[in-house]
Amino acid sequence: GKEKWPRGDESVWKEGLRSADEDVSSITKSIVHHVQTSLSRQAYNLDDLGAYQATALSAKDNMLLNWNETQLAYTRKQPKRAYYLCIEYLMGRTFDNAILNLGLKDQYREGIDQLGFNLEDLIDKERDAALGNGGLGRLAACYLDSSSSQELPVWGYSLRYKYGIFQQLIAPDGSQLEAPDPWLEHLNPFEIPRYDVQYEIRFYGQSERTTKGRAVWSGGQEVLAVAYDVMIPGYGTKNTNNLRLWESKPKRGFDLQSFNAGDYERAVEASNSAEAITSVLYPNDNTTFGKELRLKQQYFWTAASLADIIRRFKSLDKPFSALPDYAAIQLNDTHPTLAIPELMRILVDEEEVPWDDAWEIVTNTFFFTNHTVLPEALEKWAVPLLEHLLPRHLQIIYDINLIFVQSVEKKFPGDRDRLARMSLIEEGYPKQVRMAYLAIIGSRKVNGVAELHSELLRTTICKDFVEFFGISKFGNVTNGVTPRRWLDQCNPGLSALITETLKIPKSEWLKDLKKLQGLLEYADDPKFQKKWAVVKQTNKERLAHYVETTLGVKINTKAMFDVQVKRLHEYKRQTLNIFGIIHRYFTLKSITPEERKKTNPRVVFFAGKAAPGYYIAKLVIKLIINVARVINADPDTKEYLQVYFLPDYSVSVAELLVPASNISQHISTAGTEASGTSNMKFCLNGGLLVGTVDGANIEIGEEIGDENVFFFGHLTPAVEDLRYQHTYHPVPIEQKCPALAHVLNEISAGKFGEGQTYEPLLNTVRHHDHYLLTEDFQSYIDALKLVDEAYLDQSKWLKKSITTCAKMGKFSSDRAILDYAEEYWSIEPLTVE
Ligand code: GPW
Repeated sequence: GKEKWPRGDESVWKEGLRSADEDVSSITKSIVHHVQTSLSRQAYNLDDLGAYQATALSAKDNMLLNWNETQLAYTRKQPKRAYYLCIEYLMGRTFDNAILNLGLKDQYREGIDQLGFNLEDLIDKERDAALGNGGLGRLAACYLDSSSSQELPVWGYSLRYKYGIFQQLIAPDGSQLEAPDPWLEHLNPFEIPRYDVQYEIRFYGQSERTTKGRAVWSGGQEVLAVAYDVMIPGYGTKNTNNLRLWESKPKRGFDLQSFNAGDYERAVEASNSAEAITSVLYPNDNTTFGKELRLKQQYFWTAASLADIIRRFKSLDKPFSALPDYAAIQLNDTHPTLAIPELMRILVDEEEVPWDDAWEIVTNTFFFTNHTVLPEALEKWAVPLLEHLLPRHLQIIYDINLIFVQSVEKKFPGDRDRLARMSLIEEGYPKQVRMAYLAIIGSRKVNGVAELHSELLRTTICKDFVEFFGISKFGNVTNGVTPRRWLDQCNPGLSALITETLKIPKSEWLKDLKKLQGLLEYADDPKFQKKWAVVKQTNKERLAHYVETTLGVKINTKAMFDVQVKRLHEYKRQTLNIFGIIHRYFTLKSITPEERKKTNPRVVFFAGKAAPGYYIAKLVIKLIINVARVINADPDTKEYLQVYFLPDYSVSVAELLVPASNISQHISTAGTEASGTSNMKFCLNGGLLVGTVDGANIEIGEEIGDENVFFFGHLTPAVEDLRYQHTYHPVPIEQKCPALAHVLNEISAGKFGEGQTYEPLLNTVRHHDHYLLTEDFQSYIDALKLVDEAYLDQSKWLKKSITTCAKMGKFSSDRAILDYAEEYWSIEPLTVE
């Protein structure tokens, strides 16, 4: 018969059940309890870090109760779920966001106050969880917040890197130095180890084909994947989804035989190599690296996640053909693409599903989002490496390819070029597997992350596949950002002003961001404009205070704040910005002190990390810092122009910068930035946008009106022609763009330190100029002139700022996640009671 649940006396269980701490006194009780027990400390020796940890543990308890309810509801109601596989999750801090989403921030503030601490100080004690490089990882974090807030059954899967993105230090000469980020060296209150959830993951070995397309894969090395869960609280709901992170562990500690024989090194070698898999996040953004350890990470993560998903599915006791009715698996960029051959392996080799049926299941379960068209970011793995590390998967990829190529041949008989173009295998030495193509043919649908980007996909990378599968397989979901973190949490002043003005509860507009439109009727109201300006000023002062304490400099907060913060990358063109600053500096120097007084003072902030191996990007940092040194010290100009590079950019630093900008710059060469998401954050906080006609900038312009955006530069269709001309009919830079030529020459001449240093960077512009600085420089300068003019009329400026914020509703990640849920995954909200 069936076992009785719960075991023992039900009333004893019921008595033990705990409910959430919602009033101040139960919150303080819980904090004190954690100080005493979890931390084993006392009131008289408690510092801010200890107080933070105890408080975070109490918040975690509250989240856990909701997490438990949510998972129970999923188990009972068996909804179709979506699984979001992303190799990066750039979560930032959790505590502040958690108490806001739980609706307990005021209670926590009061409780902490009663205990003699200050909430803001404790919030500042938390280290960022920086398991990501930039936009890709932060998007994943925003989507989890939205999936819980919109009550959608979504789980994230990723790796529990022991070291997150490196810490950036700047040497005295302006070089970037990298230090590890040992973020787990203190207690992490927000993770739950699940030692009972473990899977064995195989690498290397041999694969022997048997019958019916099956094979037996054996030998090699086996590594354990151990689950750690991170709770994702929804805003104003009990729904609390899960982010499951895998840690690698040796399967059998160490080799006791070698140990006893005195060979200690050999004994720990295997153990070290297993632990190495999840030791560190690769610090590359928008480029591939091609290293075996990275491929190991990708397989380890996808295999563990699939094992988990399949185990859960099997507990439902349904035939495998029903898998697509219970699970949608989202592949974020190509990093998890090995999930496709892995699911084929599980179905065909282990579950004995016939190949064609298995392929039908696979292609109805996976969905693929591409996040870039940059050729250097399109993953290809060498066949010999795959053969060595994952022999069975290579066989499966070859089998998939054979069948696919045959079907292309059938549809386009005799078109040999087409077959070569579309094959999963790129010929060459060595041969390589094109991961994007595998993701396309193995998925139900494919999408890009902004309208322009999705259109570029359809007409370039996916062109042949559109012709083969039909256009309806290729869609678009424009990215979004969570207004909880990127407005309510980072800009409490603006959030309060919006709530007071709209006269609806905060929870209403935060979950239906189009409601911001209600601000439009006040855009011209001088009283409202005044309040709006005060909020911005307060945020600028908060940022200035941070800069003062980190860099030891005083900042003129009356000046316009101009911000460009993102990864250092040639396509993002921080160079255009710094060259423009030098041009502005020369102009300021050339005019009289009286004329200078009429100019618009500006403080420019840069921040961002360069991949440790990206030489040109590191030179750009060095240039920015040395230009800043010269300009900031020049008595003629320092009142009118200041430049700062804030080291070690992070989510938490972004939360200070985003609310404080008057303008922000998103100035990639047209057609290179797939979407961008910080552009959305700045605009949502009333900062105006200076940008190229690229990525989501275009849709921001459509929403808020082009008259409220400072667009400049060539359009995407021109870019290819211009590059062609640069290659075959180059025109000297002096002729093409004298203003820029002058800037480069002055750098060479040593105006900003040893000119020789920058020569390799300057030459990328002088020769070939792949990112078209010489084509866009003049219109960039002109756009900034318009910015200056517009800023003179503060009332008009404030109207633009208010209008910008009011019309940003489309860019909530709630809209984006609901789009995925409805148009792609076919999942529905499930309210946890
Ligand atoms: F190359 N993005 C990123 F497509 O941050 F994988 N890292 C990456 O490695 C890649 C893309 C990848 C970014 C895009 O550059 C940005 O335009 C986009 O807004 C973001 O992904 C989220 O879609």
